Amino acid sequence: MNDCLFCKIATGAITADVLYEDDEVLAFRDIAPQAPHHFLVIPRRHLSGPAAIGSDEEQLFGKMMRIGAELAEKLGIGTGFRVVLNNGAEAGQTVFHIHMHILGGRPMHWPPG
Ligand code: DGP
Repeated sequence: MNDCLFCKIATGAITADVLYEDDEVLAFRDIAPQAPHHFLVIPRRHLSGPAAIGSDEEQLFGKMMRIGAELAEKLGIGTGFRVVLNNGAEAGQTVFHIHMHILGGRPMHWPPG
């Protein structure tokens, strides 16, 4: 998608602090971190959000989770991190290219806001 911010990060048109990339998945630090470690895992292919995941994306979504957990381990937060996916503006989604937030490095509280 031409006007999608995360598509532009995926192609390198906009720079980001990239932690991991391969031909399908990219992980980069969030520009407005909400914890000492806060990064996003996205597919390179445009998908608007979690509700757009179909049977064709099940494997890709599992890979995003694996990459996120491996990076968390690498960053030293493997024993305690939070995974967040916002779906829709009402839930707080502001970028409509699916992204998995991984946050860690501080105590987390429940319920989230
Ligand atoms: P959400 O609210 O779930 O749609 O989260 C979008 C996240 O994207 C938010 O935590 C801030 C982050 N973000 C927005 N613009 C940029 C950017 O240009 N670069 C990076 N690295 N992160 C961004």
